[in-house]
Amino acid sequence: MKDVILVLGASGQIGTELVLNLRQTYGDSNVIASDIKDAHPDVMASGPFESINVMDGNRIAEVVDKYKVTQVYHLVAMLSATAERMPEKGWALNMESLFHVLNLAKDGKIQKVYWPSSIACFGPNTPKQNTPQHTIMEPSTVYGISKQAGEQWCNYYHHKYGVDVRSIRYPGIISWKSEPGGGTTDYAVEIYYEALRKGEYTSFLDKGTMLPMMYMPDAIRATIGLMDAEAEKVKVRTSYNLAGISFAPEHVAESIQKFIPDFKLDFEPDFRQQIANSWPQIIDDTAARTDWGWAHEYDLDKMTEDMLKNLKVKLGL
Ligand code: AKB
Repeated sequence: MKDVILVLGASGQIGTELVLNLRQTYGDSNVIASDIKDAHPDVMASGPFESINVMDGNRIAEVVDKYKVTQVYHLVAMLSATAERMPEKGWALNMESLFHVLNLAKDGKIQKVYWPSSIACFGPNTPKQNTPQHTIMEPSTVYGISKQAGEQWCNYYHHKYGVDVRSIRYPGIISWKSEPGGGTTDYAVEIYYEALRKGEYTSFLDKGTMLPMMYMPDAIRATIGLMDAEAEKVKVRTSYNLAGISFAPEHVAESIQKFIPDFKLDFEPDFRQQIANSWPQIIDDTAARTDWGWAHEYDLDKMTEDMLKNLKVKLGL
């Protein structure tokens, strides 16, 4: 059967690049982008786009039926910082939309589901160094609670109904093409924009706040790599730990200074500091590496060089 892919959340940070990447492999017309708002011009111009509010399960089903969709990448979520401001809305969006997609798979309307979890599924009692795949979780944010619950539902639907659902616990994702929104790790993107625009940045996370991070090309390769893996290799059906690089704001500043020597970094921590303090610092992703061959490519300096090069062009500098 031909693969037809629906990406929910195609206007978001990951969705934008995932759609463009999937279209190269599966063909433009076989990857349907969707979101509640229009996507990046490159996404809108290169293939089909459908307006979908993921809270409306019937609308998702209608689009699945219209294009004979076989796989859904469900990327819509309210991230950690925003969900702390709107806990009930965050919970409803993150959970109800997941059920819509899992139920389509349970009813045999689609064959494969991708749903992202996050390092936010861990909490203050989780070991912070080399955080194991299986460990204490106890998340302390609404976003984290929704990710942990979502992981358990994915696992349940897999074992109970045979749903082929796959998931990764994303670290903070850094990218230049599309910006993140509402996350605790967003500083690691903003810092590059401000380095080029103003030569300085004030970080909302404090010095020494080490968090797991990853450059977008690695995140996209991991996502598609997991979805392309043979089903029997995908042994974890909650969500896979995934590691790239771990750094604190001052480490990014040092890396930027290799290219912009006068760059200055200040710190003004806000409510997001508490969220960051509850998350791991370095993730152990042995299971992903062993089960389906994951390996990251970008270190901090390689990422910085690529970010600055692409952002300069994007910002017309
Ligand atoms: C956030 O900061 O909320 C996200 C995440 C780590 O899932 N980037």
